[in-house]
Parts: sequence; C-alpha cells; structure tokens
Amino acid sequence: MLLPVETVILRTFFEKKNSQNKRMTLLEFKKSSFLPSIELLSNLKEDINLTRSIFSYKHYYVMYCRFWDLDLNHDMKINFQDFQYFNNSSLTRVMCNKIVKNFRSERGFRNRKVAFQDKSKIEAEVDDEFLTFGEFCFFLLCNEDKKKDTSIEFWFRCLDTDADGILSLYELKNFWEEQYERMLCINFPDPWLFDDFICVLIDLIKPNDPFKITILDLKKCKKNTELFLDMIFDIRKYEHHIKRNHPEFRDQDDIYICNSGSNIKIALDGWDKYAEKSYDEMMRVESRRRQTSNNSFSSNNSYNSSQEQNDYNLDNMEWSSNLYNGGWDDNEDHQHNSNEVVQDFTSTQA
Ligand SMILES: [Ca+2]
Ligand SMILES: [Ca+2]
Repeated sequence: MLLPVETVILRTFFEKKNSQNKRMTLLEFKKSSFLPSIELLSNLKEDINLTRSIFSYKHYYVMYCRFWDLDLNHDMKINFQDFQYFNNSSLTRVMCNKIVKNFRSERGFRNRKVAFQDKSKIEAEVDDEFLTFGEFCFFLLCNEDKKKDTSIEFWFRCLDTDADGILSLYELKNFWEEQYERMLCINFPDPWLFDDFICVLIDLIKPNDPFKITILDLKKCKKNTELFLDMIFDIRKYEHHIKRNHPEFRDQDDIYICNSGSNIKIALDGWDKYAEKSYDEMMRVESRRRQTSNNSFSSNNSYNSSQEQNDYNLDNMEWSSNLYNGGWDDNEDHQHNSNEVVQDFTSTQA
C-alpha cells in the first residue's frame, strides 16, 4: 500500500524551507528528521504507534480516516462540494474554494512541466477541482500546525489572492465578510465588525506598514498569526481560542505525554495534539460500538448503532445545519464514514 509511504515523504517535505519546491537538496535532506527517524526505528523498543515520528502509523491512520470521511464515493479525490464539510464546515466557503483552486494550479503547473518533457504523460484531469490524498494531508498539517513556516506560507498564498506578496485590506475584507456572516448565523458572542477586527489584527501582528501585511510580519509572531488565521476563516478554531481563556477548559483540553524512560511531562501541541485527540475519539467510538453490538446480541438492548453514530456526530450536525442551512440533512453520508473505516482498521489490527 503506497499511501503510508506517501505520508512519510510528504511530512519530510513539510518540514523543509520553501516546501512549495518539490525537490530536496542533499543539505535539506540531512537537516530533515528522516534519518533520525530511521535510526529511532532501528532502536525502537516500544510500539511504533507510541512515537510521534514521521513514520507513526497512528498519524497516518488519522489522516486516512479524515480523508475517508470526506471522500464519499471513495475515488481517492475530495471535490469542492465534499471539502466544505471538513471539520464540521469549520472553514469558510471562500477559503475552501481558494485551497482547492491553489492545489489545482500547482498540480496543473507540475503536469505542464511533465507534459513539456514527455507528451505521453499529459493528465486529462488537470483542470478538475479536487484534492488528492497527498494534497489533503498537506492541507491537514498546515491546518493543525499553523505556527510552522510551511503553514504560514500556505495560508499566505491563499489569502494573497492577487499574489503581489502583500495582504491588503481589500483582500482581508473579502475573507472576513463570510466569517462575519457565519458568526451572526450561529449567534456567536460579540462578533467583530471589520474595522474592529483590523484594529485587533494590527495589535496582534504589528506589521511595519498597517495597510500592508507581508509574510515576514506573519512569521515574526507565529502564535498571534495562528489566532489571526483562525479568526478570519476558521470559526471552530477561533471559538476554541476563546474557550481556552477559561482555566477549566484549558485543563480539559491540554494533553500531556511522557517520553519512554522519563517522568517529565510534555504538553502536546499542533498536529501531534490533533492526531492524539482524533485517534482517541475514533477508538472510543469503536469501543462503544462494539460494546453496543455485544449488548444487543446478548440482551436485545435497545441502544442501537444509529444512536451511537448520533453521539459521534451530534456536534457536527448542530454546527453544520446552522452554518449551511441543514447541509448535513442532504449529505448525511458524511456522518457515517469514520465508523466504517475504524471498523476496517480494527479488524485488520486484530
Ligand atoms: Ca471523491
Ligand atoms: Ca495581495
């Protein structure tokens, strides 16, 4: 199966500077975590799933499940319609559209280069708008690790719609308008007007020129850049930032781990934290499903699998129906895929 290999390659490239360049120099390869990860594998005394290296099967599994959730017809492509349902429709439509279009342009550029060298390799699908598995994984890493340079470059390319290297007020307003509408739609507490948002943004980023935000401005203060990005196009993550102001929520939300042979606790962040949480959630759902099916078999318990799926997706339904006028009702297939793939995975592990 090539997909786990693809994620290892992709994660190696994700770490390097200028990740848009799909070639790696020897120096970049030596600086990457590929060789240390290989060394770790050769000395590994514990389950590979307990590591958080680029070879973690658990991390691959989370990526694959999230992809499977959205790829309804399982043709290994996520089209724009399906992509809008990512993370309970958390991203604005305008941003989803921009992400899909940017990947299409990059794919088209690569294909044109290949076609120039070898005309027999022209791909007919060059103009289609979809994400491949590798593109989706790259997006997922950028979405969960917004403080990394690669992610900031990715999101900057999306926001800088005229590609002049500057985020203008006009561009920011185009993205903000939909986010503001969504806040009103779900009765978000204290939605910001655009002028207030810009004042907050300037306080957060402190650009050299308040009317021209550059990528260097964003890279200077990565933590605040993450908040700015979530504020402008990701309503669930923005809400999460607000909730984390409460100590009780923070205590519940934080995840700590101890490396093997050490009692020192390390707080997980970014992609590592997301992967850990997602995996636990999937395993919990699967465990409850198995318990339920055992109970049903032995005592005709009335608690059934559809109720199980509703537990898992209740949050999805509330958000999405508010945001997109009941979109889940028309697309309820989106709610069932994770359970299917969890079953597949656990049966292959058994
Ligand atoms: Ca598909
Ligand atoms: Ca621009």
